[in-house]
Amino acid sequence: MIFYDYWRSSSAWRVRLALHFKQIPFERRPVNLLAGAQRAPDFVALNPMGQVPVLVVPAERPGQPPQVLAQSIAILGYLEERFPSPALLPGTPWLRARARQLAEMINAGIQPFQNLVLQQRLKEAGIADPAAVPREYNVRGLAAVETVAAETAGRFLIGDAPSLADLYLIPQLYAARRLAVDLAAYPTLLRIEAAAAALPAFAASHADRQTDAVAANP
Ligand SMILES: N[C@@H](CCC(=O)N[C@@H](CS)C(=O)NCC(=O)O)C(=O)O
Repeated sequence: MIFYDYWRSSSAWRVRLALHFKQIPFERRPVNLLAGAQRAPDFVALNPMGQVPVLVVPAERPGQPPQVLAQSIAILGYLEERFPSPALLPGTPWLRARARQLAEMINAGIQPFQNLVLQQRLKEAGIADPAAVPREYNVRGLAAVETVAAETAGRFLIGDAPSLADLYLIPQLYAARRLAVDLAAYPTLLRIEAAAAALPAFAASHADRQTDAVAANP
């Protein structure tokens, strides 16, 4: 599989995590979002949204084209069906729904409001603090995740094993820190982040450990 990634993209990090967690071999191709590589014609041909993550899966039968997938929810659902073990979805319908709920709270309720393009547009519009709106969505959204998690959390968001929900949470906490969100208000989430850091898949997929990571990037 070929994985189009960017070290600091929270959306791509979710997929990177799943690939490591399920120990699926992949070739990583960094797309430099700051340099605008997501708008290059070759990349837009793969994903007309001009966004990472993108996963290219070899053709199932000879002569067929490779299968291209974008959107982390779709990619993670595909990986879970094709590589069910270790599972990313818990054992009961309600817990599976709860894992998806937590994932969507971040995927739909927080991340779109911190997207690079949005922040660039806010800056161009002369907004004094372009990080204020993204920060507000992080504060509100993470508070809701902390509250909802109280019902199911063990070592991770749903019980004691990592799930889909944690794949959304860990990159989101990293993004929130960059926006200067005070994470002390979310003790459950911080405890889960510490538990995750001890697992090899979470360590290997961390943004700062990717080959394209740049320490001093804005
Ligand atoms: N809903 C999408 C979001 C993808 C997304 O927003 N990707 C961002 C990086 S986190 C991106 O590629 N932005 C580049 C741009 O918009 O120019 C997913 O979950 O995959």
